[in-house]
Amino acid sequence: MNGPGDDIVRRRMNISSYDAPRLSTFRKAMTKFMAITDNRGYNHMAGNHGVPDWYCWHGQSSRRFPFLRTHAFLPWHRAYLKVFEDHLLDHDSNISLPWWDATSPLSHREGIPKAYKEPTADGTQNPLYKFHIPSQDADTKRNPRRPRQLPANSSVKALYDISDFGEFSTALQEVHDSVHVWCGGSMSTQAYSAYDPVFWAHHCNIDRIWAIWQTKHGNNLPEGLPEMDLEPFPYRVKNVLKIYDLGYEYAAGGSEVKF
Ligand SMILES: [Cu+2]
Repeated sequence: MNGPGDDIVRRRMNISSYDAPRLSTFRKAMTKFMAITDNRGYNHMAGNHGVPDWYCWHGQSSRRFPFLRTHAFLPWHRAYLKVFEDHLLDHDSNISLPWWDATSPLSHREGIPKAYKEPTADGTQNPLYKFHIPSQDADTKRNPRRPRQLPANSSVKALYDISDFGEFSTALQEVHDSVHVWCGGSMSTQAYSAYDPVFWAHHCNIDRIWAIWQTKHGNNLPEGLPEMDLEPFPYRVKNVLKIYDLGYEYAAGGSEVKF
């Protein structure tokens, strides 16, 4: 977790605001990350979610934490993104995870961001277009619906009026689910969604929405939740509540929400 650049706060940006050099730098790092076959590589990280590790609870209940687990959706994915980003940074310490706002006017015109849709880029395979899953010997697949069928921006704006964390988390998860379903293919399954490169941009946006919500409503979490381990990551819920402490922040401007 320690490396050069840890003393700076990394700024995550909207993928649609990336200029050509920034996009090309991000793609190069992703290509290298995807080539790593040990537990520091993309394939291993993607495998934490569904096949083969199944750590993501995605709202399912368990005997030990029937209530709390459903509330770990946001903190678990925040830890997941953070560890993923740390491993990605091994390949270029000047980058950060981009987010995809599926509710933006642009997304309602073009659907999946152009940066993720082009099969080739810079004269080579575009690492954001698909990933070859070694255990399946198959590429990730998408089957997106019409851009206009993505969730409306108003569905996200309404979330900022919810003051209860659990209610907010459940409502945000529903908006999040609808984007997974909209993408179709690998993204629509818990087993394989994290192998699709667009998963990380989608989840980055979900994390951003939570961060914006936190600035308004703080961290009034259900009892017991702050102490919960976010396995397999080296964090408890209480360790991921402040994104600034995790070393990143979200650029403004991609957000259409103003307070
Ligand atoms: Cu998800």
